[in-house]
Amino acid sequence: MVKARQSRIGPRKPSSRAASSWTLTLTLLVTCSFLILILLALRIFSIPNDHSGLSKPNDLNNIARNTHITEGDLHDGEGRWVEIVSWEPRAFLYHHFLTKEECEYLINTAKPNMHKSTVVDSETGKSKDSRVRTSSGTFLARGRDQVVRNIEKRIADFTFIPVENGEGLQVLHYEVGQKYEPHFDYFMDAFNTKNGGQRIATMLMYLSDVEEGGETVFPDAKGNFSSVPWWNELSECGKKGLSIKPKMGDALLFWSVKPDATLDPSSLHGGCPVIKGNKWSCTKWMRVNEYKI
Ligand code: PD2
Ligand code: ZN
Repeated sequence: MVKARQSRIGPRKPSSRAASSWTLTLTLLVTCSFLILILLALRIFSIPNDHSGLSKPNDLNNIARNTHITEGDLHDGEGRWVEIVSWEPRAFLYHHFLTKEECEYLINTAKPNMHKSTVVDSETGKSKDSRVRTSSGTFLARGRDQVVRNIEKRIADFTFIPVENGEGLQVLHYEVGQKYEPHFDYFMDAFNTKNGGQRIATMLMYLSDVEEGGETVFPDAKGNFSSVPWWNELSECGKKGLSIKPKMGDALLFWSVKPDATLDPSSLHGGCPVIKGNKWSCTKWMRVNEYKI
């Protein structure tokens, strides 16, 4: 009987096959990790970092996202909600911050005392008509009555800056053609910073709608400002930067200083000329220290 010839090589043992596929997988893993590390180091590739929908600074797409926010999300009981307008400068829009009655009250209280806005002539020291700001305005002393006190308390609550750090409210009125050229709200001289210190933030409240023009414009804001949903409604001046359209009751908070306490040049802002209608606004400037009226 012929005995079947047994192969000397024979089938491989299962344990050695498993060992070699493990080695292969491990080698692949090490190579991939090494490649990812090199790509990360060279910044060709980055780990997604989308924390609960927060957007990168300068990404103005968040404006479109926030305007479609559903009822109840960021709204408080009175229908107020906050919209992130920009991170450079840091600017936030509080919708329905003032009631219609409060807007009307501020206008009617200011009306009898409106004066043409002036600037001090640096040569004569006398006040002269300003070409920078062609509106008229007046100041309402801090805490002068209950309505003003309520508004000032609300500003303190929403900005986290104490009432005592705020200057008196300034009510401004712009007729057709009137404007406020781009400027900084922070001081650049030692004299003005003495009482209360530097201005750090501004709450700009709109007391009326404006049919055309009158936008608040930030010409040096960083980001693609033509991506705002209201781009087509802006005047020629409004299209020169990141712009907010005045809407009765809305309030725009922007910071003149950065979180590191240095002045923020991107806070340059102006009031575009009114083209159609009338504009009433009200400003509260806030200082570093307590401000004595
Ligand atoms: O009334 C405005 O729109 C305006 C614009 C820019 C007011 C101020 N600045 C201000 O009072 O500083
Ligand atoms: Zn200003």
